[in-house]
Amino acid sequence: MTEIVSESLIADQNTRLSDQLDRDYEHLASQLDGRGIDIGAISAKAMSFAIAVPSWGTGTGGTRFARFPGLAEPRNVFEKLEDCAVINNLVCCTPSVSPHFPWDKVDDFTELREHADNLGLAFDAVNSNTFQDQPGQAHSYKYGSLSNTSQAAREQAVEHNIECIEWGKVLGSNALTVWVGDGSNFPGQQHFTHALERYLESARKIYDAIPDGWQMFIEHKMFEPAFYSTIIQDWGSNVLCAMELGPKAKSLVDLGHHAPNVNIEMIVARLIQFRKLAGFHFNDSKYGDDDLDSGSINTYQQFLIFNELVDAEYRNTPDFDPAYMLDQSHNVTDPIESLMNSAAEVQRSYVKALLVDRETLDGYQDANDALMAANTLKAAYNTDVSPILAMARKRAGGAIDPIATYRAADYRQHLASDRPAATGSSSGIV
Ligand code: RM4
Ligand code: MN
Ligand code: MN
Repeated sequence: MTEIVSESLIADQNTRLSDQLDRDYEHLASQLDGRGIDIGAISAKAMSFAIAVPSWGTGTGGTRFARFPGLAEPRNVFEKLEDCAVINNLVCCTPSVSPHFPWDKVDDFTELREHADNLGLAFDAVNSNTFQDQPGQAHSYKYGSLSNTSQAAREQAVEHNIECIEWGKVLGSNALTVWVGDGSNFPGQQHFTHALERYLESARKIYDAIPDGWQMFIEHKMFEPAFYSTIIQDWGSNVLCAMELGPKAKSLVDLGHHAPNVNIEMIVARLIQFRKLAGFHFNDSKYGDDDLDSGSINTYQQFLIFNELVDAEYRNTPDFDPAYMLDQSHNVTDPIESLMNSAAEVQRSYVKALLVDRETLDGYQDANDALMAANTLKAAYNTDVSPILAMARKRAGGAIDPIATYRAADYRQHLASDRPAATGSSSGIV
């Protein structure tokens, strides 16, 4: 396996922090012991936590106004994978990468898979892109893709999704994520029902091409690029389509894709109940689809989502295996640092949710003791689990402090001449 950030650098950095970590871990162990929680069991679960990194998150993002490129940005999917390997070497909980096509299209997908293998990485869900026109494309997606009024455009979009599945098979992926930019900008522009009928007819053709053992993840989004209506605007339309298509189709929850103040954890509970939860695109937001770093704004919401997920685990819910992925845009930070931080923040929510005393919570719920029920959740949320996260990384061969270790490696500076800076500034979603 190719080593990008050297083991010896990680070990040197860890030596500096090891004694303090041991003391912090012991202290937390005794605290948790007093609450009847075995820190060893929680740490083992922390080590089993995995979240995929989006290939498109490794480049510096931008807004529709501008993009300010960073130093030594990856120029192609091979370099994106190298950056993902750095992330995984340090945080040890991001073993897979989700590619986006045609952004990550290559001539030889076997070679790409080998490159990932050599870096110790696997491929997560493949993403299709029918929200942009590609050079030389026969039919435009200006007025939509799977729901376009033009049959030729719809067929082209279906074909693209089917080729994504084919590429994904070579890469060892087992899911296709379909997010479309279809929608309308004006009341009256689109017939809601006819548009969704067209979408479903196209989605059915994609569904029929989903191989055994694969799943089709449908992603909803309330607005953008369409600003009046979108074809799959919320989890309701999402789950209706997933139910219509069949058991391989499930609803994916991107945290930034809801109306303000929506109770996302409750949506998650509903999707779990009806076995339709595909998984997540984690990010954080203040206003809309901001794609901010996970855990940077609303950490309690993220915890409450994990509370539902851990509860489902605790109840041994059948067929419960949601896919975890980050989907963020890093406009002012080094994407590697943001992705490391975010992966650890999502892992933090998972670990905190494991600390919820579920039997006690059940009792308070039955007794309608609202205050103590809320306090039971808060007791878990207010526990600082940092030593568990750091210990999990250390035990897996990663960094106790990933950001400090990454900075000590001076990765971008070393690559600066191999990866020349992009000139000028451009705008762009990612
Ligand atoms: C969308 C959505 C999709 C992602 C694109 C780049 O807003 O979140 O998951 O593929 O952005
Ligand atoms: Mn997304
Ligand atoms: Mn989004």
